[in-house]
Amino acid sequence: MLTPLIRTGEKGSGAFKPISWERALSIIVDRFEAIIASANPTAILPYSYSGTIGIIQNGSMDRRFFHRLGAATLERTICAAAGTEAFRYTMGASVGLQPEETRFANLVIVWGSNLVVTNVHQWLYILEARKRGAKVIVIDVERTETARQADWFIQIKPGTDLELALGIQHVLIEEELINGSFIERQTVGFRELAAHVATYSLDRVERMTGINKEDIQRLARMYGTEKRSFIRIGNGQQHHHSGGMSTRAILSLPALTGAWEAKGGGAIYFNLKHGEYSSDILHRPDLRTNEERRVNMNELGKVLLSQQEPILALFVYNSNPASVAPDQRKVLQGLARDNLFVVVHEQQLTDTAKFADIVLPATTFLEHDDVYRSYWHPYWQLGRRVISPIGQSKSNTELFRMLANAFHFQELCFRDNDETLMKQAIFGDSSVDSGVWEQFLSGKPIRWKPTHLSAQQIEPWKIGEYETPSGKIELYSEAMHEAGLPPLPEKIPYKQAAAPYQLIISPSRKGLNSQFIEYAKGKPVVQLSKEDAMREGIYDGDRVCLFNDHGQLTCTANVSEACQQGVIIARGVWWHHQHEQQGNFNTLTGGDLSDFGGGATFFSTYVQVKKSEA
Ligand SMILES: Nc1nc2c(c(=O)[nH]1)N[C@H]1C(S)=C(S)[C@@H](COP(=O)(O)OP(=O)(O)OC[C@H]3O[C@@H](n4cnc5c(=O)[nH]c(N)nc54)[C@H](O)[C@@H]3O)O[C@H]1N2
Ligand SMILES: Nc1nc2c(c(=O)[nH]1)N[C@H]1C(S)=C(S)[C@@H](COP(=O)(O)OP(=O)(O)OC[C@H]3O[C@@H](n4cnc5c(=O)[nH]c(N)nc54)[C@H](O)[C@@H]3O)O[C@H]1N2
Ligand SMILES: [Mo]
Repeated sequence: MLTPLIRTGEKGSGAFKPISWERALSIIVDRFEAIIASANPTAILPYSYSGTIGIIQNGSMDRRFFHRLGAATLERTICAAAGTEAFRYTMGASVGLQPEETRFANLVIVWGSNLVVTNVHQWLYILEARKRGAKVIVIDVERTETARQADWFIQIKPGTDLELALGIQHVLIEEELINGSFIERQTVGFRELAAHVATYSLDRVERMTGINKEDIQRLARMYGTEKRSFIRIGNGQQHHHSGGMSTRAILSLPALTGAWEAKGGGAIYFNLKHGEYSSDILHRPDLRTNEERRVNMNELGKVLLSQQEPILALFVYNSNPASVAPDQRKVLQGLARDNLFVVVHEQQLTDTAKFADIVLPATTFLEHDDVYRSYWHPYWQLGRRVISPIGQSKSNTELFRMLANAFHFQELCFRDNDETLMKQAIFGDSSVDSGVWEQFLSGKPIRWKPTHLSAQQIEPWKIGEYETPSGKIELYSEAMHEAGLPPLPEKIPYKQAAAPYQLIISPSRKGLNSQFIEYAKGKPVVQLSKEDAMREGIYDGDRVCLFNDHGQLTCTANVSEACQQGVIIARGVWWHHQHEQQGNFNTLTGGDLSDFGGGATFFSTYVQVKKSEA
């Protein structure tokens, strides 16, 4: 769609007619002003995530606008919140190895990540390491594309990585395969951790993880005798109830062997520290004058259906919650509410946009400029527009400049153009370094250490000073204790659903979350093991129905060697029409949050399966 649209049919039906930008903006102003007058600006909820992760289009003018308006604040927790919090408690921040260094590792453990699909550039470095003789181990619940290329694939029961990590530590400590000097200099809480892991006997860990104890021992010995070990910590082990604790348990490993000090040794999860920018200058939280109301994006469905302080307007951009969000049935019920005013700024008429009252056309990365950074490497680069905006589409920054103007916001920051915003992203409040800026404009990547960070904040192991309360790696965390959490890595009990199969819905090669996948050939399928198929009377190619308390979904089943018993594998966030129903695999996910950090728990989903009559 290339013009603003106004809804003419039922919510969700996709019936719209074009209107002018002027009219669209004036409708938004009127509705928002009515909400502010009759209720509270915090009844207006912005909802955005990673449609683009270019810095200024991802979050700059939009944040200023909503702070100034006094709208609710969205906690952006759908991706890596629990793991990031685990890093903060343990390492002080989201620090990690520089990706280029990983070529020098002698042992690589890919732990809950399907690199060949999701982070192929990391895989290339791993292949380089392998050429030098490195061994590559993959720990996954599915025999994935990555697992099939490993020297050793270890198939683990979903959500039991914490136990495996503690079992390895049990062996490391018992067999004295640890680095006492590093532990002494750079960690706190070793004694408490040692007593804790002593209770994770190999028998116990074997029972929990489904990995036999000889393998756990062999893995521990390999890890303990090779200092140049690199763990690529994936999001797969994190998108579970125990995602925070699991990430934290894995993080004790390089601390016990001192791998951080060896060339190519350490770990990478989300390398956010070296891409950290001065977000306050871009986001301007100081523009807010009312009390903040925070909403966890993983609870969108619940929040939209709540009668208490009801949300009266939802403004979606850079995201597609009707497809990507957990607890989808509630999200769709919420979006369909008659008295909810929904605006969606989109490139496409997504499943979310179909519920909008007003749809606004958005530019693509080919039509706007941005500073691109990474979750993984430390380089920043200009992505320059290569064509003018098509039709009447507007970039995110332009849209929120227009909205600020329509609301007569007088603050000068609403006049900043994209070049100014990019300078603020790169240089923060320090003066512009013209050499760096010229290099950036030339299109070359810049390796820009943000001025507000010191070298050791990015690689704290180099001098052994971390941003934790103790200044060390916290194997035992007093801060967690104070927050009412177990201070050592252990599972926090929760009520697990009764359905027998665990459904893992990980990303597809054919899409980027919900983007591009609509062009994929084929239909969504699920894979299950031969044993489970036999038990349920399902043959390869049969239509099956998956169901649980949250919803149900019919699709084709493949019997696959990649699956273990008790686990069903689905891939991809497909569009609803590709499933030929309202909803996709997320119709089966629920709204539980992770053990800490408020993270999403997509992969802790339990279902039943039966052959479908349809
Ligand atoms: N092609 C493509 N690439 C992408 C994306 C995409 O949609 N498509 N999405 C991007 C985004 S936003 C992200 S966050 C990253 C995520 O990328 P990754 O870090 O690779 O994480 P996932 O792909 O979510 O999950 C990885 C693996 O974890 C496994 N897994 C599930 N549960 C468990 C468990 O309990 N234990 C263990 N050990 N493994 C488990 C799954 O089988 C899967 O193979 O990928 C990014 N890259
Ligand atoms: N079942 C299951 N669900 C998942 C996941 C999973 O592994 N399994 N992964 C989760 C993870 S890790 C993540 S990060 C989330 C991602 O969730 P989202 O960030 O919502 O996902 P995307 O589909 O990448 O992007 C959403 C929309 O942004 C739009 N868009 C792109 N560029 C722009 C722009 O410049 N401006 C505007 N206004 N819109 C733009 C796209 O057209 C797209 O419809 O999904 C989560 N959902
Ligand atoms: Mo993500």
